[in-house]
Amino acid sequence: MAKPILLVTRKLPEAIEARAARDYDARLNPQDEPWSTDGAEIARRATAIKADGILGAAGDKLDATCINALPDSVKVIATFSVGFDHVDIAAAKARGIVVVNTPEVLSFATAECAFTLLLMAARRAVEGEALVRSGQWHGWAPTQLMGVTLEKKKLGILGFGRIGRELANMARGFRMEIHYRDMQRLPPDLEQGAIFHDNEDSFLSTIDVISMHVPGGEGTRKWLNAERLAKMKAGSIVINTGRGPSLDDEALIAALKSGHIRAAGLDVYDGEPKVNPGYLPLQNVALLPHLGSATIETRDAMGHRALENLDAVLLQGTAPPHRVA
Ligand code: 8YV
Repeated sequence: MAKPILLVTRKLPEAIEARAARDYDARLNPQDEPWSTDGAEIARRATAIKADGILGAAGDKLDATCINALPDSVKVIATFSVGFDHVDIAAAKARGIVVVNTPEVLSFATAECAFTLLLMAARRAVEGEALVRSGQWHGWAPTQLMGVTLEKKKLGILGFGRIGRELANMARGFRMEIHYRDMQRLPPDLEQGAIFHDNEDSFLSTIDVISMHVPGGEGTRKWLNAERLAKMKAGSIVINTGRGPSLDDEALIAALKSGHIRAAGLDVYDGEPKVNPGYLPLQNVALLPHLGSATIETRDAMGHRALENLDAVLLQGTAPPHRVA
């Protein structure tokens, strides 16, 4: 029997491409850059090869226009990400196209990235790095580039899902006090002593750091805005490894300039790969290029997870384990 045809929009780790090529008639993308994240182009390519499945990634515009233009041969879309705000779920459902994602395997790596940014922000790593590289460092001085310690600080986790809870575990090792806000209070075995706030104002005014772990989409758009930033204590830190649009860049830039927000660490951006130019001259913000899940181990695990899900639909005819639509 002919192997199912799989359109792969991005270059993937070697082991994943090898597995895809072994089990599918895989049309791989050999380039490091996507040939296009444009939905119309994805649909055009899927049509040209009569794809049975698509393996895409966050940033691919799998919107209604794309999904409605896909050929009837497409039965499943897998996204190489846990987030699926770039996929129009309603349009996929309406066409009977299954959508699957890659949860769990990236939780630790993404939390690790958030913690990296938190340490960079608290300990002024961006300024320190720049000073050494500039050749202008004239030696140790008692008051040079003093940051703040994380010990005993209150970490506010917005969205206490798998990634938020991994971050909480790391922060416990730094003797931070964990506070969280979520749709509802979690059971004690998941809370592990973290303090739930059912009141947004109490959450914002209590914490020293906010780390954002909420999904993208209209429900969270510009959630962290000027009004909410103003409710945080002076000298707080903002970390975002969730989705860029959930914070208001102009408001954060103003707060970083005034010092009301001491420092920030960002891995995701509204409209990425574009980055609001207002951040670039600021030394109190650490900027990473969406590296949340970028470890060798995690990217392999994500690839295998995506393929397990595709296999269920296209090879085994069984229910995929991580179906979001
Ligand atoms: C992905 C992410 O690796 O999984 C997600 O939702 O944001 C990332 O860590 C990246 O978006 C590629 O799809």
